[in-house]
Amino acid sequence: LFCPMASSFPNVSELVARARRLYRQVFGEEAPQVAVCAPGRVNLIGEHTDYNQGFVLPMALPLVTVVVGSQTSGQDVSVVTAAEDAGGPLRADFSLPSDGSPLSPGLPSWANYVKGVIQHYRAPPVPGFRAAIASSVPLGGGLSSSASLEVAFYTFLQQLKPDDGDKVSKALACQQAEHTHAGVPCGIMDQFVSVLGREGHALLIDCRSLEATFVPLADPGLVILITNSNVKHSLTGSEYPTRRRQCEEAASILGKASLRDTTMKDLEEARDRLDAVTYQRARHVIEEIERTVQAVETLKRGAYAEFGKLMVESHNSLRDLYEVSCKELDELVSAAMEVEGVFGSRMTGGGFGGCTVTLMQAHAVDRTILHIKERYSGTPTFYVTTPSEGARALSLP
Ligand code: GAF
Repeated sequence: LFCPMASSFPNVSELVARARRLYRQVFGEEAPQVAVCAPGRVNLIGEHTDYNQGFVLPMALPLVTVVVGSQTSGQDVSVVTAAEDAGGPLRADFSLPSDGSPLSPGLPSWANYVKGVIQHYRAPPVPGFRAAIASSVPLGGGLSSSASLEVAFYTFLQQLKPDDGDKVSKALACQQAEHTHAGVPCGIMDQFVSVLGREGHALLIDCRSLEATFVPLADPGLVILITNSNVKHSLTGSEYPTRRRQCEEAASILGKASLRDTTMKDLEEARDRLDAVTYQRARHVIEEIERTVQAVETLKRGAYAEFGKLMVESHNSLRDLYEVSCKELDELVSAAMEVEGVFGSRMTGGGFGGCTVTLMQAHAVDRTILHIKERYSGTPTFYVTTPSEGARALSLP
């Protein structure tokens, strides 16, 4: 859909061209041998449920991270990133340990995603290489720029030295990289959808069995609008592990392995054994898992208004019970919901800033953008998106 009001973003071939230029400029050698890309994601519903072994419903975005590069003969790695958002280009050089000792995280911190992926790659040892990165996923914008970088690098390493090619294990290895090298105890959603995303489909992920069901989502009358609040509150880092701990505590008090195994009836019966905050957190998770299951069912029937209602309920629960929203995200959701033709809107991702996702009739998109711009106290960025393909190798010209 052509929408002059939304931001335009470079397509994959433009990003490959940018990365190739950067590669040549920095390494001054012949063209790179390999090119790959991996997408960012937006989550439609099922928030903060993945690390509770629940359901999530994300889709892969046309916003992607591209890596181009070549294997080298030694043990050295050099990576350069265009990183326009961060005043790039930025370069990192390090050596791969020859004695099998771990590749520890260090500085610059952005290179830890690369190091983490090397550390958890399933066909060690990894050869030395040179690579250049170009990305259209906004950094730190809640659209999984980090997962797309991890998955892109894993895909890059697969071209240099193939592993067994199991996609779920690939997502799990990239999640491990995030845990050990970025220090974020994230769930599996972001890496999973970046690996397994499919054009024209959302992905229902059962985060307990790690089974994925592809849910068709390619209605030309429908638009999925992402609005970046362009704020990032510093709470994100500390609050995410706290939420995860609170959920584990609730499950343990209830005598369950995870909140996935818990019903609202169990929770109500145990109410006097939980403090008020732990109760709220658990209630959000239990109800959000149920909402996600219902949302898939509404989507299959094309009942977008019902889907939209569940999105708003999800947002309100994240705001009031889970307390991971912020005034900017609340403003964006309220503004979107005032426009005729909008089915639903909610914050997406970890929270405390980042983006909202809004489902609407295609004809409402321009007036929705105008209305949000008018009502929002900050400066938003808009992306009109469609469900896109997961990570893949690209052919070079
Ligand atoms: C972040 C995490 F990385 C995901 O695993 C997920 O928990 C999400 O926050 C909240 O749903 O994106």
